[in-house]
Amino acid sequence: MKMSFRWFGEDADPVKLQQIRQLPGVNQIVGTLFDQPAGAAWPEAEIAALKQQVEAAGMKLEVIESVNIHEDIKLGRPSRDQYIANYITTIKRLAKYGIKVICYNFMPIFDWTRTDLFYRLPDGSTDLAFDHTQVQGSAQAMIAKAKAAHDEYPMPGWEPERLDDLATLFTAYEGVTEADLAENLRYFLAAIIPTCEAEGIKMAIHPDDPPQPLFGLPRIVKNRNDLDRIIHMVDSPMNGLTLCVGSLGEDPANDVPAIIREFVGLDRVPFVHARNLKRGANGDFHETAHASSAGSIDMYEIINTLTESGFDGYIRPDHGRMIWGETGRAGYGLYDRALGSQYLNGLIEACAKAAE
Ligand code: DNO
Ligand code: MN
Repeated sequence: MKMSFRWFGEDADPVKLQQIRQLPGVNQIVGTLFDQPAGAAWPEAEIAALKQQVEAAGMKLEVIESVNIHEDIKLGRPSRDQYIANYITTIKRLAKYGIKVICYNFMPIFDWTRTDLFYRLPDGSTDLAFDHTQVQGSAQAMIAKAKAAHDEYPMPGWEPERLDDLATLFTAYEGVTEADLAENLRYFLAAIIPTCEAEGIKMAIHPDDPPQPLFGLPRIVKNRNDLDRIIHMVDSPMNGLTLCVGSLGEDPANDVPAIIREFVGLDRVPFVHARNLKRGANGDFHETAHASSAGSIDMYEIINTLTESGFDGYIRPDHGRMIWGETGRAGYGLYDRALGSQYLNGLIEACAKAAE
């Protein structure tokens, strides 16, 4: 398993590459061009610059999270073909610089959703939380809150400029069913996977987070059956999954170890996000430190299942708490993700040695 660390880029991330470099056993950066709008063909010069920065800091860049999908592709509008052509251009350019995996999502309008970015844990740290009672009505209250909270470091998908255009987007999704959205994903994959095969890039769709419909919008990446449907839309090893333990684990009905066994076994999991959370009732949860003892997920069982299944792809610690007075991008501070990387590396070493 290749331990990696998400980094948003020199301008967008208060965490420095030199800090990540000092984490033992963390050699891979999960990078992005944060400023590129969904639908753009990524400029080659910027890809080259990112690669150069990461390598100059002594690490590797082989995973991109995310190349975001334009809403017209998700909506199946005629203009999608132009955005798909741009996506193909981006895939080719990324391949040229040694990228092996592209993580993306197919969530309408929003990326991951939380109702509280600063939920206070008993130890005085804060973490991300989700309370279903706060998303039952319109999206407007959430949006106002998101605008206030994300001025400095917006969550992906909740950028202030996007939030201004939401009414139009919500209207566009009226009447779009899960079947429609799935068909639009299939159309997208059918168009891009031949290029991925030629270029050696694995696509890795991220589960919906949380894995349930929100604001009446359709969601199609919630559970084992959804994942099964997706990998068969285009039957290629390049059509893979980001196995996000936290996102899938938010729904107690998801048997995450069984999902790992099945889809790693089929060689469709190039990328894993590992984190813990504490579940409440009705799909509510708050995130926690990575350790098994901190939350509802047995992280030993997760890593052991990955080991037994022969997983040899990329893995990263996921959201961390804000601890020791750190400020910055909620969920993506340095300290707790650094602790997470070391805890996960310990589990990986122990499981690997036990399996020898
Ligand atoms: C949240 C992340 C997601 C993920 C995207 C991938 O922290 O896991 O924002 O990057 O959904 O497209
Ligand atoms: Mn994730």
